Amino acid sequence: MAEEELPPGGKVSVFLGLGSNLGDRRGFIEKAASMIAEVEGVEWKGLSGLLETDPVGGPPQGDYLNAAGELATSLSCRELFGNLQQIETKLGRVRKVLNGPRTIDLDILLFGDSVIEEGDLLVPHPRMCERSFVLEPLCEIAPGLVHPCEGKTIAQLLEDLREKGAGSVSSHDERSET
Ligand code: PH2
Ligand code: MG
Ligand code: MG
Repeated sequence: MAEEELPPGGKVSVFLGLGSNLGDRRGFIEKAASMIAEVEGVEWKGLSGLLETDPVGGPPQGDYLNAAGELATSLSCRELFGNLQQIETKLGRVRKVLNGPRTIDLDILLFGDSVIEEGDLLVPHPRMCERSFVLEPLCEIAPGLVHPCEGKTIAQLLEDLREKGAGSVSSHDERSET
């Protein structure tokens, strides 16, 4: 997003997906939220409820707790991404297996209306519309938010997904994830 497009106050509204399926799952999600709130240039708005979900893709692993979070930031998307990756590392995230178990996963779902494709940084999150573990908690905090590429609200996207009877990606999906 170009600087002149920033909303009043100079901050962009951002939505995150949070997930954990190792150790103290609730503790990791709550700790991550408080660490994100401490980042300079971030104004933390709040967390959805925590949702217990079956693992989608990857090797056999334990159930997840998932949540969505909202913040406003004066950081660039790349800067925010770097901060989130540092927090993942501090909370013991080890990247060994694609879609494998993790103490914490912090994904940028939406960064204002920005559409970003810069190597490992893909926003909106490319799989968010096919994942009920993302859309369910996001719909709780932002049902009327419009997806910048789909042109539909989160509530509509969740409805579409429920109608498809899906909400999961194939376990053979080998696309990379951060
Ligand atoms: N994250 C993944 C892959 N599979 N399944 C659930 N239930 N929750 C997740 O957060 C999740 C997943 C890749 O990031
Ligand atoms: Mg993820
Ligand atoms: Mg990730």
